[in-house]
Amino acid sequence: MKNALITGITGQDGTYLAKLLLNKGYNVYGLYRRLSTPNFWRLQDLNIYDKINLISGDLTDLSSIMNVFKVSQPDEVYHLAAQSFVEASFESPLATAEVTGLSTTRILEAVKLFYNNTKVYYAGTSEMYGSSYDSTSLDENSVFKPMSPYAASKLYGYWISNIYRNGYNLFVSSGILFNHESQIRGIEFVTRKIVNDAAKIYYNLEKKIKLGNINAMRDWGYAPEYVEAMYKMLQKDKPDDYVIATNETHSVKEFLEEAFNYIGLNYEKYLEIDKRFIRPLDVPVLKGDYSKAKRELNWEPKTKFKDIVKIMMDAELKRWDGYLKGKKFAWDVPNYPNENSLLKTYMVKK
Ligand code: NAP
Ligand code: F7E
Repeated sequence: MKNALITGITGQDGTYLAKLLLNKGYNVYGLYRRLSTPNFWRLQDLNIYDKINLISGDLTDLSSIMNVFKVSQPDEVYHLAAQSFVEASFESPLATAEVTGLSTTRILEAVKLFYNNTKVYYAGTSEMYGSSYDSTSLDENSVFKPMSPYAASKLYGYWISNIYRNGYNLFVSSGILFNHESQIRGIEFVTRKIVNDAAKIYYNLEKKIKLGNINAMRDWGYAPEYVEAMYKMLQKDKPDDYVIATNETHSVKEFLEEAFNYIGLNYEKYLEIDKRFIRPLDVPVLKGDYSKAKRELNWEPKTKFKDIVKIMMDAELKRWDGYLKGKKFAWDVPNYPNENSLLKTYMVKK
């Protein structure tokens, strides 16, 4: 049985990936950070909270990283943890560089020094391309011109992964993933924000939806399919970089229109442009060419734009309907970890 270590296990991708790896028979270990209010709602929502081994620690703390490796003895590491919100990276550029950028080197150093045979997945992003092109499809050879502290930090992680792959002969593969969404996407990201507000408007719980740059265009895919690509990258004999995308691009405005049309409303009656959500710089358009992933990983996206809007809108309507009927949800009830089920790193024998 293989051991997999996921950093960022409480996030959208970490949760879907944990589920996928459990189904494939892996022992799944996850690095989580202790917060004053526990944050396991996604793991509970997908019914896997009791099936994974949670190890507390922080990415910025080298001891945490050494400990998590020692406890999990991973065959595969999926390094997903990051300060992943572009907008927040303008507010906290140094913390973003520390967590999203430098922490990758901490992970790679652990592998280089003590776990040479461990395979590593690095979570690269389409944001690294920044303003390189117009609506041309971007592939693994396209130029990177990051436009945010987040993107610059991710690009650092991408290059350092390449350096450790080539310089030390380590198995480090990078996915260059374009935006991918789901019903467990963080509520601050535009797709989830739109469906959440639309559902609240539908149930008369909200009057307006406040957004920033609605002309931005993104290549939106469905998250559960994207974590399969991560897994496939680590099953290859050789490490490489792969674009994971749908090769379609749509504006935020189109997403808004599709979501509101789905519930029979006209978004124009509710939309307010709010300058607070306009970033100092914003990537205007992104579209990804996933031909290499199709050819070499036998991966391609199945769920397209309209289906994603529908899946997310249905989930949100159900959630707010449940709320109105007094139903309790995983995210309403902070789940304090059962002390007995947590792995205590300081008890691991030498
Ligand atoms: P997410 O939902 O924001 O999850 C981020 C994870 O990182 C959370 O588990 C978070 O823990 C953890 N984390 C943040 N700071 C940490 C720290 N200092 N120590 C330990 N853990 C920390 O992100 P996602 O959407 O799943 O994305 C996964 C990865 O792919 C990220 O690296 C993201 O940048 C990248 N990516 C995402 C997309 C996308 O469209 N989703 C596209 C390309 C690349 P808490 O729960 O405690 O906050
Ligand atoms: O913004 C515009 C915003 O925050 C998408 C992360 O997962 O994908 C994500 O980054 C677009 C931008 O995602 C609002 O300006 C308008 O143009 O949903 P987002 P993102 O910045 O593309 C990449 C691939 C990652 O790697 C990241 O980790 O929508 N927009 N109005 C807005 N965005 C937000 N969040 N809120 C608004 O009110």
